[in-house]
Amino acid sequence: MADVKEALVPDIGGSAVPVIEIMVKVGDRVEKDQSLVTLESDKATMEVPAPFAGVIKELKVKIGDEVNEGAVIALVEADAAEAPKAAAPAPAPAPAPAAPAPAAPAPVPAKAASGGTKEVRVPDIGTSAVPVIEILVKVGDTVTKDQSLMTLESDKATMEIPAPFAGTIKELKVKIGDEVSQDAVIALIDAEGDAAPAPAAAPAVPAAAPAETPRRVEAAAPAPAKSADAGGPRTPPVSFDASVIMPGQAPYASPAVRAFARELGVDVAQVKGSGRGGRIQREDVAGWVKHALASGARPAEGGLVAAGGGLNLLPWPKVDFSKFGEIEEKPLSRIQKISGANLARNWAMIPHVTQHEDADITELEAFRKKLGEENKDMKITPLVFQIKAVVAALKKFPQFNSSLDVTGEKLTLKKYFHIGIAVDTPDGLVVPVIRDADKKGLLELAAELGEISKKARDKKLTANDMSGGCFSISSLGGIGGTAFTPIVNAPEVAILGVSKAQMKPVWNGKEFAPRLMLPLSLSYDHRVIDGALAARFAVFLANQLGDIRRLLL
Ligand code: CAO
Repeated sequence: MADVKEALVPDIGGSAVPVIEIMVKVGDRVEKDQSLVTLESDKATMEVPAPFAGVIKELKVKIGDEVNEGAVIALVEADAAEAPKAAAPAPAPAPAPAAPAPAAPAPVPAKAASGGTKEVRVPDIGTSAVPVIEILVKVGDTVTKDQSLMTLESDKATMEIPAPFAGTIKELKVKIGDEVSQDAVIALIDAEGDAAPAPAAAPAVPAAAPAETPRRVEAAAPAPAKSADAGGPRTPPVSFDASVIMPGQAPYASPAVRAFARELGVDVAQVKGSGRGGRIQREDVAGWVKHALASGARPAEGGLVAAGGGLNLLPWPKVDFSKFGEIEEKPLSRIQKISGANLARNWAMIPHVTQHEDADITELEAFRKKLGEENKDMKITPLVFQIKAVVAALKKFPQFNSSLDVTGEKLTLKKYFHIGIAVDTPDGLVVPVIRDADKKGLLELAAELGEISKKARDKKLTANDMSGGCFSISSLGGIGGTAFTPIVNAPEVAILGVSKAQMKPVWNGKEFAPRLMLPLSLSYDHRVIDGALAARFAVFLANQLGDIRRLLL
């Protein structure tokens, strides 16, 4: 009797890692060890193989989902003969019985070779030797802590070995093609300063061991005894929200190749891979650049929308700022990295135009103050009125409540009104969403705004709290400013920026009268919305805010 079993994510080192590729579909027959999905962090790529042969009954993940150890990837109807007694963890990387778990490689303390020179060793990567496919540094290079030194790749996983400490590469102990196993010395580094022994490099996500055992090479030097707590922290995987960073099927390339492509401003989705299974190699990226420079190549049709660029940009300038004065380096927070990647994509891929308009909120402000006095336990800011006005404008101009599909050829119009609110937190910008804002009154919106702002600043927002938005508002009015250019929060097509309301002399036909004027900055995607429509939307918004009785209509 066939038996339906779960294929699970193995131990991948703690953090959630996004699914970047799904290699099977429901109904497919898979062999044992056939790859089901690919997971990728910024330091490693790993395929999760089928734990047994059978037929895929159901896929439990989609591209962009972030998965942790134990997450169910798929339900597989196992062949009667092969089905294990219990649901097996997905990648069964043929470990020897006594082998350590393939995940969570224990850090190996770096040994001082001589003086300040320290060895960099391969961490626990399971039992098999894995080939070096890329060497990212050369002798004499200065490396920072966590900078990738080389890439190892089995037929199921790719991982980068980062420098466990900053210093200068004194010697490389391996070359491309060498197969290395745990504890093999891969480099000698003249460590900066005279710090305590640093932990050995650890890949961000460990390799699933290869299905076939490659030629095993002994460790280059005897390693100190391993222990679970031997040394400092291992490099934590940097997880990111793939659902917003990777809109579609991700091309197959190692993290180092992706970094190389990014450095050259190349969109890997446009590069044809010449490696095994179509994997994109460093040479493929270089070849693409050569060809683009020679031919003045344009991205493939729809490529800009579909894939993220192909912009032939100059490499990012590399400057040694310390030559000019004292400096301090500070890594970006996780939120800054995620929002930065999104903002950069949106800025580069969406043709933005910003329409400016002033709303006379003199009367609105008088009403708001009165409402505030009647509801002293509540903070009622101008923003709740803006949410109401935006909903009214979205109803009147449905084009603004839409999303352009990945081909750039189809618009999806939404019949619901979920409004994203940009919230400034010490860790960076987040955009929680107020759902069904059309069904909520001013007081209810004020209460919800207070809740989500607090949740954002307490770092308690969930992915669900930040998804499903139709249109965003970025209010800097509590701070100041007269106008700015907000960046559209893709896949939305417009965003309203709000600056600080100021008393201004306004001509009323007879004289200048003091009025409280609220500056509005409406940025929109010019592929979807033309200038006249945007001007109408902005005027409508200003009219709604100028006479809030209209919000009742
Ligand atoms: N004009 C004048 N005053 C304004 C105003 C405006 N447009 N908007 C708000 N205010 C006032 C409020 O009434 C409040 O005054 P009181 O303290 O006297 O009550 C004060 O400014 C502070 O308001 P707030 O910022 O705490 O509340 P809010 O509802 O206006 O905004 C929130 C909430 C979460 C959106 C806001 O705190 C925030 O984080 N804004 C930053 C968004 C951001 O960073 N955008 C940039 C994105 S692009 O990089």
